[in-house]
This record gives sequence, C-alpha cells and structure tokens, in this order.
Amino acid sequence: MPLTLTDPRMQRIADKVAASERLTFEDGLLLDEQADLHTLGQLANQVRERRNGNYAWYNTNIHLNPTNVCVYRCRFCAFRADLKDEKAYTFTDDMLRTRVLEGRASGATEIHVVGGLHHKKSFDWYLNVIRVIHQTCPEIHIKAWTPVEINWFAFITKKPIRWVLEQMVEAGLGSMPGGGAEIFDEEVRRQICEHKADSDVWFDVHRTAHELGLRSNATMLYGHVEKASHRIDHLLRLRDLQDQTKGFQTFIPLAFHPDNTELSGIVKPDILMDLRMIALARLMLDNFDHIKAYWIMLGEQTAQLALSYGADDIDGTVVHELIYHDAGAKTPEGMTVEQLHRLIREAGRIPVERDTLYRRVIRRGREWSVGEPVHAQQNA
Ligand code: V47
Ligand code: SF4
Repeated sequence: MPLTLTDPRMQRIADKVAASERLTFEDGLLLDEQADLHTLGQLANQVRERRNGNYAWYNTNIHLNPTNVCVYRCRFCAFRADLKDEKAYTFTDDMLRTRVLEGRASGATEIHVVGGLHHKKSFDWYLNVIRVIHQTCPEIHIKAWTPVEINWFAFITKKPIRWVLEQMVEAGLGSMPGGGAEIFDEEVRRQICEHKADSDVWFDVHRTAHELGLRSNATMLYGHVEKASHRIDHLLRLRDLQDQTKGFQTFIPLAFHPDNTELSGIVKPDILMDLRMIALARLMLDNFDHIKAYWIMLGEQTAQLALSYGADDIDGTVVHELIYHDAGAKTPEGMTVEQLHRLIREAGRIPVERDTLYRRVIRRGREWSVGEPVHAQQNA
C-alpha cells in the first residue's frame, strides 16, 4: 500500500515540509519509493505555492540545434547522427540568421542552443554560432551549451573551462541550459553515456559559470536504467552546489523517450512517474526557486497537472524542438502564447511571461521590455 500521512514516517516528513525544514536522503528515498502520489503532490504543492503563489511562468523562446553530428553515442539519444548519415545536418551562418530573425518576428526573448559535438568543426565555428546569433538580434538572450559541449571545447582548444566560458560570454552567451546531467551516478553513466563528460566535469562547468556570474539550469533524465537511490543522489548533489553558488534558476526533470534509441526496449515513463518526479524535485530541491514542467516532453495535459504537483514553470512557446521529437514525442513542435495561456488558466494558475532571468516581460504591440526580477517567495 502506498504510504499516506497515516504512516508516522510520512507525517514526520509532512511536519518538516510545513516547517520548511530540509529533507534527508532517507526522506527522499521513502517519498520516491513508497509515498502515495497524491500525498506527495499535496506536500510539493505546499512548497510550490509558498514560493511561487498561484503564478505559472512561461517564456517566448525558440530552440536551435546547430548540428546533429556528434562524436558521442549516448544510448538514450535519437537526435545524433554520423557525418555521412542521411539525416546529418549543420547550420550555415545564413540558416542561423534566418532562424533568429524568425524568432524575433514571433516575439522570442530567448534562444536555446544545444547540439552535437561535430568532430570536423573547430571551437571558432561554435563561437561563431553564438556571435552570429548575437549580432543578428542582440536583444534575444542566448541560453546555450551544456557542460558536455563546454568540456569538448576545452578539450579541442586545450584551454581551461573558464577560458572557454569567457570566450562564449564575450561572443554573446547569456546563460546555460540544464542538459547533459542525465544521472550523476558513475555506474549509471557508464551504462547510458559512457565516455561523455562525467559528473565532476558537469559540476565543475556549472560552478565556473556561476563564478562568472552566469545563471544556469539543471536537469535529470529519468525512467531508463536508474533506481530511486540514483535519483535522490542526483537531486542532493545539485542541492549541495546550489547551497554554495546559488547560481541555478530552474530544475527540469526529463522523462526518457525511448523511440529510435538503443534503449528502445524500455517502456516510456507514465504520467504517474512524471508527476512523482516533479513533486520529488520540488520537495528535495529546497534551494531552487523554480521547477519546470517541460510541456514538450510531458505532453500538455501532464504539464497542466504538474502545475499542482510542484511545478511553477512550463517553459515556452518552443518551436523547432528536435531532441524529443526524434525520440518519439507526439506533442506539437511549438505552441502559441494564446494556447499556453489557455493551458495554464485551465489548470487554475495565472500565466506570467518571464525572460530567461525571471524578469516579467512587458509587451506593447510588437515591442517588449523587462521589469525587475521577481524573486520567488515575493510573489505569493
Ligand atoms: O541532455 C536526450 C535529454 C537533454 C533524450 O535548461 C532526452 O531550460 C529524453 O537539457 N529522451 C537536452 N531525454 C534538453 C535539455 C533541456 C530541455 C528543456 C529545457 C532546458 C532548460 C533544458 O535532453 C539532454 C538529455 O538529458 N535527452 N535524448 C531522450 N531520448
Ligand atoms: Fe551527442 Fe548529446 Fe546525443 Fe549524447 S545526448 S549523443 S552528446 S547529441
């Protein structure tokens, strides 16, 4: 029987949540493995409403994956291609400009840039991707590269990670997304993404980015070979770095999509697991302001429900998303602002447009500007 508040251990956890006390590894394990879903959701919703009131954040953004050619072969990845594959592609400068101008025309305040590690492309090529985007539309915030890419750039240039990040910032980089985290446990990494940057590198890059004043996000890929203990360990490692740097903004649990991957024998996590992960993240990451229900990956209805299970952010009007759609996501590749508003209001929340740094976006016709950052806990 799933545990509810009639169980004394669950009641102790509920008391801690009510008193804003930190949960332990053992608490997390109990919640992940044994808690009744709705009890878990109610506890997470308490934290969510305490921090973010009734608001649900979204942003108007576009995605750009400059190349899918990649030296690595992560077993969960359906996006990558070999150089000679039919589906291999690489953006030219003109394609970059076209995509960014398309983004500006649709009102985007952010561009999210990640891709493969192309062994024929130099660091200057990657730097140029950021420079061209920035020069084409300097008002659009560039959220780009994962530690896997930053580490690759350090490897090909034989320069320190700090130097790589500084070059990127000079070219126009504004912040970093949360990808490449997968599951930090080394044995799980060996099974799903051997050879790729390890968890020490992932943390080193984010720590350095935070030291340079960049904000970043964090993710966790769940629903493949990992166990509950790996998930809790993952969340606690993030909580530790956040205690030290306070540089993370948002945590995004990512459900594994198995289609067209080497792990296609695994069944995709169901809605119950998706909601559990959102709630668990909200409860364990007590020093993260935001938990994102990435609707592209969860589907619209699960994302709506997630807004009552701990999530306060729903990502954006993402267009041209490839990573999940290559892996079988059936959601549309983009959604309009009107559709996003409807989705959030139907869930009983108030939609608020934010920029990448969680400042309210104020729109007048086709023009937009930003207000002050809205700090979590001030909104309630
Ligand atoms: O690192 C790859 C994951 C990540 C699959 O920071 C897969 O705002 C599931 O990090 N099934 C990239 N997941 C996406 C990402 C992200 C997405 C949305 C918002 C933000 C943000 C970051 O996608 C990769 C990997 O963990 N991924 N393939 C797959 N088949
Ligand atoms: Fe390459 Fe990223 Fe796919 Fe891994 S997840 S194979 S690093 S594109």
